[in-house]
Amino acid sequence: MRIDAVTLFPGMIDVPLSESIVGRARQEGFLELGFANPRDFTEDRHRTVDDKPYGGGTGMLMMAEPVYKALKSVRKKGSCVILLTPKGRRFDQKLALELAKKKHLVFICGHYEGIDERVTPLADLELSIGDYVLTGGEPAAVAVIDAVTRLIPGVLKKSDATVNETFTEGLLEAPHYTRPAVWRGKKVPQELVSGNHKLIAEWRRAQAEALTGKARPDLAPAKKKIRGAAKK
Ligand code: 6GU
Repeated sequence: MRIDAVTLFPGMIDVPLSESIVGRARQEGFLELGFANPRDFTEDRHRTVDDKPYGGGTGMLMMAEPVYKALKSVRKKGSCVILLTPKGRRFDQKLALELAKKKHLVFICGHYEGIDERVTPLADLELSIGDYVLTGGEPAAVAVIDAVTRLIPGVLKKSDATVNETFTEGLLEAPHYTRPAVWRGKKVPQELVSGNHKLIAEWRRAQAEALTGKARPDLAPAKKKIRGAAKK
């Protein structure tokens, strides 16, 4: 997969995505990450990329033309262009799975107060990562690129590592434990050390359902009718 980011601050994306699993995915060629900086597509001596909003108001806006030219330099036929904005559709795991199937994603990162509205029709999708305001789209791009990259086949060593995880089934994951079996007096749940795979699976399912109901009732799947459950 190839991903390009149109951004005034490529380091905000390049640096965090050079570490750990995504860094390795880039080194191993699972992900090619490129950048186009609108500042490199200006003509004036000061390389101006922002200006005051028409009608007044606080802050500066990114000008349409440098963003347009930067986008044009990376966009190909079949590219999926995503504008990062708090006004966008909320990003989630389902969308991450969809985006992981694409060959080429282009993220447009707004900065300052935003981008001239006339560039928004250039995007196939407007995306937000949650209901809070960031200084720019770059940290959001990092989150989305991370979530998508780990779903590219081969990036995670264990092929099924993404099958049973949080959100894929609409449930939070059961708690995990590693050695030692007793840590500062706290024991690992006995089901997990039982060696009984059926028991472990049942325990995890029950934990996941209880945790989801408690921490994220909005995610909890509608209770399925269980045969015989009608009687009190
Ligand atoms: Cl995509 N951009 C900005 N600036 N703030 C956000 C966001 C995006 N998603 C949540 N907050």
